[in-house]
Amino acid sequence: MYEELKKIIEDSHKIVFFGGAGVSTESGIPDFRSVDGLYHQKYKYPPETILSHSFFMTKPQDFYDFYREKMICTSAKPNKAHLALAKLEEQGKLLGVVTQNIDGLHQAAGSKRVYELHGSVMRNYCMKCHHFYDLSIITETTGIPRCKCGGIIKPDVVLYEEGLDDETVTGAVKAISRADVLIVGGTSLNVYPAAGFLNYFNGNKIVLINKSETNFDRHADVVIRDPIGEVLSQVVE
Ligand code: CNA
Repeated sequence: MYEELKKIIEDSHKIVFFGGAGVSTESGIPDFRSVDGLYHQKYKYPPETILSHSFFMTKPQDFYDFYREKMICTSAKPNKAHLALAKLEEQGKLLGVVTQNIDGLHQAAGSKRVYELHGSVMRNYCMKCHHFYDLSIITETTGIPRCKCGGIIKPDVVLYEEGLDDETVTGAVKAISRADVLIVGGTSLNVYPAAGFLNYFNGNKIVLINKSETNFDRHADVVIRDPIGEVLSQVVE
């Protein structure tokens, strides 16, 4: 299996990686749907409710309590998966990374062309004057973070009930449709519209690296169930 993947990577200069929360579990950030993921822990409200636009607008204090505790992990470092993907881009073999993650770890690893479908915890903006702030406005404050102008600051992440950013979608779709190899990994492919972008792939080989089964496995030429950091570090020279 690994030899086959190695050969696929060797032969391509137009790889696109499409990933999700499973890419960052080896950095210590829990995903949503694994057994120890956030969806199996108990809170006052289900995570899908807390991470929705209407919840943010009506209960910002409860939103920020959860968000600061569960969605921000300042100590997380890029793992072997992030580093291997950055290396592939540097070697001129990877067109880009399309990610559902919001943790900024691909960029921290050195990746340049990253399409963050769900935004990033690293960017935050005032809902009133649109001034942008970095992560410290969230981590170094308590309660509801406020702008100098008095407006409420919102993370630049796509909450449930919100649409994706047009420019990011266009870039991601363009990259996927130009690719000849698509590596999908660390995602349950349950979240739409993100998962639907895989349908734009028109190339030769699909590789799926995920610990659990997905609906897309049947479309893949190679399916690997091992931890993605281990896999990618072994196949990227
Ligand atoms: P998910 O639904 O939690 O699925 C994660 C998948 O990854 C599961 O199928 C796991 O089996 C698999 N997995 C976990 N660890 C590994 C590993 N080491 N190697 C291989 N496979 C692994 O997460 P999705 O990304 O599919 O769902 C999309 C949501 C999750 C997006 O909206 C994200 O914003 C959101 N999310 C992001 C982060 C982050 O930024 N790190 C963390 C938690 C949730």
